[in-house]
Amino acid sequence: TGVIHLKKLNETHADQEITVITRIHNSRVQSAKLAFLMLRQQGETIQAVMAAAGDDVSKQMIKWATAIPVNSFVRVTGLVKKPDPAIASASISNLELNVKKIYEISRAMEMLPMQVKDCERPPPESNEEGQSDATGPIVTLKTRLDNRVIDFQTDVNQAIFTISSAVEVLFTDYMVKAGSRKFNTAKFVGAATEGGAGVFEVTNYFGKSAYLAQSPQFYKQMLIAGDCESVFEIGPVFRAENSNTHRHLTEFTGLDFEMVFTNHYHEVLTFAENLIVFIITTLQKSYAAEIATVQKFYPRAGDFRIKDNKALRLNYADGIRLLKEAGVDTSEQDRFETDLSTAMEKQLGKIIREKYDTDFYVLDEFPMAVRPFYTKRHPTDPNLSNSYDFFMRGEEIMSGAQRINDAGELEQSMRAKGVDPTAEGFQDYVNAFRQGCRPHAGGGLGLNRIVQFFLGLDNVRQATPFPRDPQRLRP
Ligand code: ATP
Ligand code: AMO
Repeated sequence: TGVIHLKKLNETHADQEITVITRIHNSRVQSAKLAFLMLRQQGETIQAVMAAAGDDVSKQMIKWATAIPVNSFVRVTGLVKKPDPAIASASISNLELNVKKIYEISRAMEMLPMQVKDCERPPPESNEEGQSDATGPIVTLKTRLDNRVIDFQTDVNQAIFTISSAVEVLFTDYMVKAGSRKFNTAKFVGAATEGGAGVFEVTNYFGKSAYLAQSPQFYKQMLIAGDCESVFEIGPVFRAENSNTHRHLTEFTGLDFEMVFTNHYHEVLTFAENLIVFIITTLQKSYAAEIATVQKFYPRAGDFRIKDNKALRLNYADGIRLLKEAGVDTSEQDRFETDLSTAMEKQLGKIIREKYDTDFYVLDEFPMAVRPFYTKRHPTDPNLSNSYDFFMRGEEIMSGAQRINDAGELEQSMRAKGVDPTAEGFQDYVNAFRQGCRPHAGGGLGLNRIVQFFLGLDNVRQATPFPRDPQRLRP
């Protein structure tokens, strides 16, 4: 009777004696002689039946076992049975466990701040505490995040983070197969890479000030200048943006890549398209069970549409035109100085889904005015740049561009954006381009957003194990 994982249990175990180590999800006393325990392991559940009939189980044992607090860990040995269909259904392909022995391994508190079962439905839209209905308390996202260790135990959260892990692994696989190398670059840095206001300062760096990296942007490019040719990184990204939205965090996981190209930055754009298509289609193929589990709460999880398994490629100007045709006021954007607002992005996502039947698309050739200083200008239209954003369901998941690879041109671009290239912290970056650097391009994806928008989750925090935002530093 070896210990078996609930996720591995199947019909071939019928009539065998097995042992499982699980939590008690709930227990129900039918009579002094009969009780049912729902056992749970990593989101999987099975019903355990305790019947005081033979020699194994006594009435005292039933009394004792059903008094064990919910969520406690138990070690249970029993006989796997196909149950009488008249009895309550268990979730593992109609198997149940006839208990012979049960030991308590680790006891849960009697009064937990919330129960896992209370998190087995989507959080309400409002953050108003204390609501309930016939099914029980309605637990807000805030309370769930405050008690994340309990919240994590639901099958939906187990599935979300299986998928999140898979995205990192698939990204890594694809990059390595393409001959790229993985790096971990410094997170204590001397300068803001993506704009001054959004950077966290570390004031006690041995008598100096340092910053938390806003992206590995400079290092990706310096490695290219160091003949690395293709690099990638998966690491933390810090943004001091006081953005309290459904998709902004102050710390998120960046999937960054950078590579040289031979003729045109569209080689890298195509690479990024293929990379993301690979991730999405592999998730749809190999993680269908997890997607179906998430779909119980978030109906859109299973309907991510990727037409012909490729990205729809449009220019930024096409996006503006589509919005205009739909009657959206784009007068601010028409001067090519203001980016699309979140609302416009979402609306464009709707238009594109209706018109082109896809949830995955790219906008290329963004206005130079809305892109960071390291972005390469368009060769013929000075208002534009060789840069692109990727969208899933109308929300940005990736930004990227061809980069300036000439020190003089970079200094000029920095000055034009109000950045002093001679400031400490920028010098090493600019100097990297003084000894020659091949033309290159890259991009940065937000892991949390990919998971959020692929699965159609309402909030990026649901795709983040321990989210950080302007209001939240715990748990
Ligand atoms: P990036 O990754 O380039 O920063 P992003 O998706 O994080 O992109 P921003 O570039 O910061 O978003 O902004 C994109 C859009 O999101 C902007 O048009 C901006 O209006 C909107 N946005 C940013 N912060 C907020 C906020 N706090 N509330 C509402 N909308 C916001
Ligand atoms: P950008 O600033 O657009 O680009 O960031 C890249 C991607 O990171 C995600 N993201 C966020 N996710 C959660 N919370 C946030 N506050 C947040 N901000 C951004 C988004 C976004 O597309 N250096 C460039 C990338 C490059 O050009 O290579 C950069 O950082 O998914």
